[in-house]
Amino acid sequence: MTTTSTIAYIGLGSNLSEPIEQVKNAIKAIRKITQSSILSVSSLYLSKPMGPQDQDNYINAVLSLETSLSPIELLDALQAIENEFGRVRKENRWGARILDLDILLFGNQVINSERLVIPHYGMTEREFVLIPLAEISPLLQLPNGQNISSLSQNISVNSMIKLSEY
Ligand code: ROI
Repeated sequence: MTTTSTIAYIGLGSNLSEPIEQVKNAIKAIRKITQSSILSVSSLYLSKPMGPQDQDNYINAVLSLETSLSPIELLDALQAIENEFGRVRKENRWGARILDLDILLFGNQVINSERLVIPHYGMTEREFVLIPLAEISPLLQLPNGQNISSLSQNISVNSMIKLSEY
């Protein structure tokens, strides 16, 4: 039997109900995802909300995961964790959230389906994605060849505070 494994990058975000604990517990839950193992976890960062400002600051982090799941199977596993943590999917799109788990990259795959858009849209402009990605994987490239380090150096960082090595 051959199993091909892929390295996926996952973004984590929370700004409700003790967000540091939410993110740490989410990492524990991700460790239990079948056919997958975490390779590295970034520091936790405090960031100002992108979008409406009348919400609390976020805790953000990213991690890399080696997995033999398909992208949709990984999405199902992550959404099950979001639901377990009390995420209400109807929450307004740009509003506060208990836990957000996004597949940022899945190997070099480009996916545009109803449920999944990979690379995650907007990731190249989001400091709370690029800075932690560059921390754990400075040589990482997007499927189109763009370099994470140069993207992260070129954005204007206005709100990120590194809290702790995980
Ligand atoms: N802003 C920050 N700083 N971090 C997030 O994870 C985040 N997630 C979101 C929106 C509402 C766009 N803003 C965010 O979904």
